[in-house]
Amino acid sequence: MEYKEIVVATSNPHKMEEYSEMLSPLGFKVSSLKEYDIELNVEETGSTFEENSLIKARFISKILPNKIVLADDSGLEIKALNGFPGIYSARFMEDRPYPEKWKEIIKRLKGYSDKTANFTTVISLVNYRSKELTFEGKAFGKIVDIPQGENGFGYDPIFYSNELKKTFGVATAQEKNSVSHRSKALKKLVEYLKNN
Ligand code: ITT
Repeated sequence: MEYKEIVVATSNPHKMEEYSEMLSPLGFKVSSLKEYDIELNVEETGSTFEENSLIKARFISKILPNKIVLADDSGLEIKALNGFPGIYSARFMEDRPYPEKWKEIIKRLKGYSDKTANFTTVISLVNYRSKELTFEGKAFGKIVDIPQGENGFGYDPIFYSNELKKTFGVATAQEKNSVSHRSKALKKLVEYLKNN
C-alpha cells in the first residue's frame, strides 16, 4: 500500500485528535485544515450522516483539489427518542455547554426502561483515485442516568459502551479508539485502501 497524505476536513479538534491517533501509526501523514489555513464553512443540509459527510469532504476537496480529503458526520442516536439527536447532535442546544445537554437528554429519558443508544459515524473519502467512498461505523450501548468521566468529548460521559462496560467518558483514548464508531468506520476505510 502506498502511504499518502490525508486532509481531515473537520473543525472539531477532538475528531482531529482521534484521526491523528488512529491514522498516524498506520503511516499516513494526517493534515488538519489549520495547516492549510482554511475553514469548514459549509452548511450541513443533508438528511443523513452520509450526505452531510460527503458535503463536508466535497467542500474541502474543491479548495484542495489535489489532496485526499476525509470528513466524517457523526452523532448519538437514542432508540427511545426515535434516533434523536442523530444528525442534529452538534446542533442540539448548540450554544449551551455539554453538561446541560447531558442533563436534558437524561431528563427526556426519564421513565424509559430501555435507554439503548448508539453512536454512528460515516466517513467520506474523496479525491482518492477520482472516487468518492463512504464507510460507516457504529458503537452500541446505552445512556446512563448520571454522567461518568471527563475523557473524550461531546456525549461521551453519558454513553455507556456495551463493549467496554464503562462510559466513553471514563475510557482512555486508547480504549475508546479500540471500539468507537469512528474507529470502526476507519478500519473499513483502511482495509479498502490496503486492497485498492
Ligand atoms: P465537524 O462537522 O467540523 O467535523 P462537528 O462536531 O460539528 O464537527 P458533526 O456535525 O459530525 O461534527 O457532529 C458530531 C456531533 O456528534 C459532535 O459535535 C458530538 O456532539 C457528537 N459526537 C460525535 N462523535 C462523538 C464521540 O465520539 N463522542 C461524543 N460525542 C460525539
